[in-house]
Amino acid sequence: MRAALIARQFDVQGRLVSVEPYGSGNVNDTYLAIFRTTFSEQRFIVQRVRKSVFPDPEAIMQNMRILTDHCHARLEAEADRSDRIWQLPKIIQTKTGEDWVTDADGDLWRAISQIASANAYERVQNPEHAHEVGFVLGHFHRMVSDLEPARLRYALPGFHVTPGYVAKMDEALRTPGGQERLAASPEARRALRFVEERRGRCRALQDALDAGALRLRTTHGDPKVGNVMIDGATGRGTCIVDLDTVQPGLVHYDIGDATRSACNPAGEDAPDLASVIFDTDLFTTIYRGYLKHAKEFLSPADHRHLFDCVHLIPLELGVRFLADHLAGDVYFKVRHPGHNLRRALVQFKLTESIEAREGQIRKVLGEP
Ligand code: GN1
Ligand code: MG
Repeated sequence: MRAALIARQFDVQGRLVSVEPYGSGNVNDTYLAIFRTTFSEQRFIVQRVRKSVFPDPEAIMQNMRILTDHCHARLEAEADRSDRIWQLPKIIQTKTGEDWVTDADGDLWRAISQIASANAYERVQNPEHAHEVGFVLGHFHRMVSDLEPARLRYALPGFHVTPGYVAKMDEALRTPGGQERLAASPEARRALRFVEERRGRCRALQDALDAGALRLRTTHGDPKVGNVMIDGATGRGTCIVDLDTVQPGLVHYDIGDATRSACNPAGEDAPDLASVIFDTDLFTTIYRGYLKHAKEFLSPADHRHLFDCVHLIPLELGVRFLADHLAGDVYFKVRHPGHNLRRALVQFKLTESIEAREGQIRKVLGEP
């Protein structure tokens, strides 16, 4: 198996015991490798970065190197004043001192440390969990608030630029395959109508950025609930993982992504659409957790666009899933036919629920 051959190239002691598929990422191929010595064992994550999604995988690794060096130094400097032991995975180098390996097909593989004794959950478990998601994201943003975004490359051009995803959807609709998939499903047509009614709103964050009201910062890009590790012993957040999408962006992308996942207890794959709601109590808790760190770096202009991101990021993810369904499932991994369409419907249901609770959400955000 290729993953086993690759795993042996990293600088880890002992003999390889196993390499098994791991986690539930929608994009990369992830494995857990176990190496054992006479005395102990080491577990670490081996990943193949999907070329079809990330056009420039080396840019991801360069960003990850800059980010982890920056954060590890800050975490250690603040460790004595901290209420917990914060962690962040580190890059495991190859035996020859490189940050990644390229295989015979030209695919990039990397190894990163596993955060031990901690778990990540695909769905929010309880209000304390939602608080921790906000607290961990706020802490991450504070850690990178002095990491100049211009030092980072755009590993994923156009990531979270909502109008770009709408354009991709339009492009898919102009193909015979896209038209066929649309004609075949009343649900796809309903989903498309949902987007059409909100087309104008898709520009909200981009317009604010273009007008200079918001500024680019170092962002995580994918701080969904499943990427926040919770310490098994204390129940508190210990780190945020999945650093592939770290690049210059708006903190709003991250806030909207964390809230769309942590305030939807039914999850991204909810079996019953009727169970999908945006829970405003969970939102209150996650926002409180986030603010404990964010007071230091959020500007009044940032505040003015918080409702926009809470509303826009689930709508955007729905558009991304719908566009991928219409294009024939070329981006997200699917577990059954129609999976992307189904995922889109969940995000649109969530968006609808956010629209119905707009007043309450704005109140939590402290708006008059
Ligand atoms: C993808 O692969 P994964 O699960 O970490 C996607 C995110 C989406 C997420 C939805 C690079 O993340 O943007 O929010 O699925 N990552 C990329 O679950 O597109
Ligand atoms: Mg991800």
